[in-house]
Amino acid sequence: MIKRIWSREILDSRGIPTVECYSQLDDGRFATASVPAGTSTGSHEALELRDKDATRYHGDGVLKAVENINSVLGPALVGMDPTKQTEIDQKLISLDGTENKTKYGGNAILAISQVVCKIAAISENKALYTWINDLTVERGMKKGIKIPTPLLNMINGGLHGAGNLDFQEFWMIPATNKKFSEGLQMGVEIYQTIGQNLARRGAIHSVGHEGGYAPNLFTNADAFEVFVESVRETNYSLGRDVFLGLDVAANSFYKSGDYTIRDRSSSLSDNQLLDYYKELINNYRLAILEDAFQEDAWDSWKKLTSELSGSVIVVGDDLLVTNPKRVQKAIAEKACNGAVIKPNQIGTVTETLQVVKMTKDANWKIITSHRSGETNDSFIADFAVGIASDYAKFGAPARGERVAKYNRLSAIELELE
Ligand code: 2PG
Ligand code: MG
Repeated sequence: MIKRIWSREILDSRGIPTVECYSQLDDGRFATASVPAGTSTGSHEALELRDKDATRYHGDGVLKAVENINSVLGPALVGMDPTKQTEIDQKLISLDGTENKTKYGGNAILAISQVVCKIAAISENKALYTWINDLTVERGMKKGIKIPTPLLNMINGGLHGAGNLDFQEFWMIPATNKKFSEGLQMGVEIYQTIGQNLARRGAIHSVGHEGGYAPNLFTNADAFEVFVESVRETNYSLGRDVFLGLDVAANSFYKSGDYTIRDRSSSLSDNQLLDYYKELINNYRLAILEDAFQEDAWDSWKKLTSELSGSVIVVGDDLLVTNPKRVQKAIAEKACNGAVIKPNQIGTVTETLQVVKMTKDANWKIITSHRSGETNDSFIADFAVGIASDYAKFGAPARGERVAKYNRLSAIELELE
C-alpha cells in the first residue's frame, strides 16, 4: 500500500528545473522517478506546468507542480495499491479534469504515474521491464519483451544544435539483426570518427542537447556526407550494417506555408520538400524519417506515407504527441506508419500504453523516445523493453543522461542472457 508520495524540484540536463517524485510503501521500501522535458515540443502536448515567476530560473521553475504533488495529488493516493496503475492514473486524470492536464501539470502527473509504476515493480519483486510487460498484457497486448534497436544521435541541428543545420537529429541505425551491444559499439565508433572528421575540417564539434555534434556546415546534406565518410573509415558498411535516420522536426523551419532550409536558395512548398526527401532517401540509405512535415499538415503526411512508406518508416512525433485522438486520426487517414512514444507528451503510463496498443494493432513501428531535457532516470529504457518497442531513441552514445538509458539496456541484455 502507498504510504506517502512527495516531490521536489531538480535540474534536467539543460540546467532547467524539472520534477522528481518519491513514493514509499507501508513496508518502508521506496522508489524515485523524475520526468524529462522537450525543447522542440509539439503544440498538442500535455502541459508542462512552469511557475512563470521571472525571479527564479527565468520563469522555468516547477515549484507549483511540486506543490500540486505534495499537497493534492500525492495525499489523494495514500492507501492505494500501487499495482493498480490504471486505477491510479484514472484518479489523477479525473482530479485534474482538463484535456491537456493544465490544472496540475503533465509534469506533476507523469512524475507520480512513473514513480507508482516503479514502486509497483518493487512491491511485486519484478524487474521494472517485466512489470511493464505485465501491464501491457493487462491491456490486451501480446506477452513478450524485446531489446529495441537504438537510434543513436550523431549530429544535432535545429532547436537542439548550436551550429547552423536545420534538421534536428541525424541518427546512426544499426541493422536490426545486430545485438544491442554490437549496435551500441558500432554507434560509439562511428560517433567518435565523426568527431575526428569534424575537427579535421575545422568545423565546430561541440555537442547539442542530445549529445550529438552540433557543427557549422554549409548544408544539411553536408552532414550526411560527413556521416557517410565517417562510416567508410570504420569497418562497417552503409546499407548492410548501418543505416541513416533523420528527425527533421519540420515545425522548427516552417513559416507561413513554406519550409526554409540551407540546402535550397528559396523556400520550399510541401511538394518540393517531398522531392528533396526522395533525393535523400536515394542518396543516403535513409531508413527512418521523423516529422518530415509540420504537425498539422495532414494532407502532406498522407501523400508522404502513400509515396514513401515502402522505402522508409514514416514516423510521427509532433504530429501525434502520443495522444490517442491524434493517433486514431493518423491511423484512419494513413498519415504515417511509425510512432514516437513519449510518456511525457500525454502524461500518464496508462494513456501511453493505450497509444502503444493502438499503434501495435495498426502494425506500425514503435520508437520509444527520451526528451532533449533529460534526467538520469532510466525508466524509459525499461519501458521500451517492457512494451517490446522496435526502436529506442535516447540521444548520442555520450553524455551521462543519455548513456544512463543505453547502459540500462546493456544491463537488461546481460540479464536476459
Ligand atoms: C524529438 C525530441 C527528442 P524534444 O523531437 O523527437 O529527441 O526532442 O525533446 O526537444 O521535443
Ligand atoms: Mg521528434
